[in-house]
Amino acid sequence: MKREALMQAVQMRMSEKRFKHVLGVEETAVALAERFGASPEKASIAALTHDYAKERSDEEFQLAIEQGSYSNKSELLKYGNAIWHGVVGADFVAHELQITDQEILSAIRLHTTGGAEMSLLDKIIYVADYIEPGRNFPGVEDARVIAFSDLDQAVAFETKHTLAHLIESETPVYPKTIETYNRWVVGIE
Ligand code: DGI
Ligand code: FE
Ligand code: FE
Ligand code: FE
Repeated sequence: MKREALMQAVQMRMSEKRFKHVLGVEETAVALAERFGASPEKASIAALTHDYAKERSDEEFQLAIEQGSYSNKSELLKYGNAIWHGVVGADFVAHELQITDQEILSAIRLHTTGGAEMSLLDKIIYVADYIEPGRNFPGVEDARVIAFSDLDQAVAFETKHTLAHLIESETPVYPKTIETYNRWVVGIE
């Protein structure tokens, strides 16, 4: 699908506000790709589709998990939209938008939690989602500066702050988020 058609398919699936966020992530992801030598085309496609499934119902996600081939079905079912829209959303993107590029699908899959192993594109989408121009929270300016100087440090910054918020609000932490913390914040290899 060309960029224009992809944009339309994505826009149809979400609020105006979320679509604006998606375009902000695209702009930032392409800039990070140019800065760090990743493919701007892949960054654009991954950014445009990263929240494609975010407005699907819990029932649709639960059905997809039950019928799908996820290794951790029963654990996955204990979480909710925050985790499902990336992990399961990547499969909706693959099937409904005919995206087969595994680098793009991995970046969508990991965009919320990160992972112990992340490709350059995975890191770009994870960080771009956090710092896009529409984001406005204490610390976002610091995150933006760090991102364009050291992407790994930006992954660490984002992970540490996200985990702190999850703990502060007693939100369940998905195991992959802990793995991301151990690898990129603590530095366990
Ligand atoms: O979809 P976005 O709002 O653009 O951003 P996102 O996909 O990065 O994050 C969605 C939400 O997921 C956000 O409120 C933070 C939350 N989140 C991140 N890690 C975890 C998590 N929620 C749970 N329950 N567990 C996690 O490990
Ligand atoms: Fe998201
Ligand atoms: Fe994020
Ligand atoms: Fe997002």
